[in-house]
Amino acid sequence: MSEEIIFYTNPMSRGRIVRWMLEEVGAPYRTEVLDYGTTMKAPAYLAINPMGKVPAILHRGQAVTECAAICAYLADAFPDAGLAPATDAPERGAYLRALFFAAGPLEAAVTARSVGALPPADKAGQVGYGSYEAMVDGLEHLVSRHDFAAGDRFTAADVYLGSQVGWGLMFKTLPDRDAFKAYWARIADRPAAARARELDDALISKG
Ligand SMILES: N[C@@H](CCC(=O)N[C@@H](CS)C(=O)NCC(=O)O)C(=O)O
Repeated sequence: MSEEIIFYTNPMSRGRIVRWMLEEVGAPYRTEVLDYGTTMKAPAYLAINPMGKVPAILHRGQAVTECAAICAYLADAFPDAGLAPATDAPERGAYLRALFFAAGPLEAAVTARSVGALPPADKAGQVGYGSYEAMVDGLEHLVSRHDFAAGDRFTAADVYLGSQVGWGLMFKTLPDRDAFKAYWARIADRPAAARARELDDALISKG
């Protein structure tokens, strides 16, 4: 079982979220940059993620895919970073709620809207996010109750939920509500976030 973390990514992908999380955790990791359509779909990587998508990590003999799962995994694997409330802490519910809300309703509604595939209003009861508007209201509730997603302290849920809010504001896939701007302002300039941006932007410039 290798203690080394191998991070499979592309600097222009959701891998940027995991890079931020890795920088928050502070454990050493090795980056493997994969290219869209080629190395991402090659047998060596399909053995790690059969979907041929990034990001993924390999750690202690286990492949972990899905940004939200990777953020939660790293927070648990490196408890000294203090990025996950203990399983019996009162903040644990809000922590899990934010992670799963962002991976489910938020991601699905934003993607559906971006590709012009929002369902008709009469199907809202069958759709996990109800409607895009209902999801946005739900998101505002989650980021307005406290300074951070799980309470008064920054956690891995803020890396994941916060990345989606930040991207949503930048790409205008979310409305620029004051609550979203204030939440993003609270987390965007963390040193780990800035380091992660620098590392990925440098990879993009290298081409
Ligand atoms: N649900 C996945 C989504 C991963 C995903 O869609 N990654 C995109 C890049 S942002 C990708 O690898 N696309 C390449 C492809 O599907 O061929 C997660 O959260 O990690």
